[in-house]
Amino acid sequence: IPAVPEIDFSRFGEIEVKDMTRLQQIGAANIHRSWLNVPHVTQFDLADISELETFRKDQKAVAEKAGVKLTILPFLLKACAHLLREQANFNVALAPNGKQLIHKNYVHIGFAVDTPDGLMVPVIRDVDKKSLLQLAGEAAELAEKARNKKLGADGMQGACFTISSLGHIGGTYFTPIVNAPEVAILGVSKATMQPVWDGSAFQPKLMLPLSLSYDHRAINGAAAAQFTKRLGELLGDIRSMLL
Ligand code: CAO
Repeated sequence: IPAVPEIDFSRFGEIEVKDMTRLQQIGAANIHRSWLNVPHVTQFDLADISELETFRKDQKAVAEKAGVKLTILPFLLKACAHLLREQANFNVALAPNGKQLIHKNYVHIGFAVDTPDGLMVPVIRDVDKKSLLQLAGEAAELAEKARNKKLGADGMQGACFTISSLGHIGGTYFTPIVNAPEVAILGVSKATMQPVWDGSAFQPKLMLPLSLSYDHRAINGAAAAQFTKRLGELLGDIRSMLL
């Protein structure tokens, strides 16, 4: 690809050159590789999490008793794990020969953690087999390890899918970059109260913006739209995951 021209910025004003951390350098190479290799499409959707939020708040004391903080992330992990089983065409990797899909019969999910040294993606194994409280505890522990540089390479390998949540900061939607060789990544933005038409009146609902980027070689648009629609249904009524 054509190189970006090298420019002497000191011609325009005072500058300071600082080394990128090792993590930033590795992260940049990984993201660049994915960006160049993966034909990306991003599907946007909104999930009504009003009832989920009521349940989450109701369980605050239970979670505290178990020594964990029950945030939205464990619900997202659980719903995505459910979908990776239900729509197994998302739980694949493209074989390097470009002629086969490698189907995975396990559900490990990575989640992005911003650290002072750069982005890290710890991986929670067997998400489909764990409870919400277990997932909350494990996510907090892994995020803490990532921030304290205690996360080994092993803790960042083997993911089938990634969740990148910027919901605690804000924003409406974004287009996350697929963490290849995974074939999809879910970006989550800030939930806000919005008027939703119920057929006769507008009701105030807590709506969560979802951005699903996917590798269009492995997944088609209809499957992606189905994925975010089902994700909205599962988050809208988490009891449906028990069916
Ligand atoms: N919409 C609205 N509010 C949200 C939200 C969303 N999508 N996601 C989180 N919030 C709120 C939470 O409810 C919480 O508010 P309260 O303190 O009032 O309950 C606050 O934002 C902070 O959330 P959190 O960061 O604790 O929750 P999380 O589920 O996003 O993350 C965990 C959990 C364990 C991963 C956390 O410790 C952490 O490290 N978060 C940062 C993750 C990060 O670095 N993201 C950037 C990724 S860069 O691609």
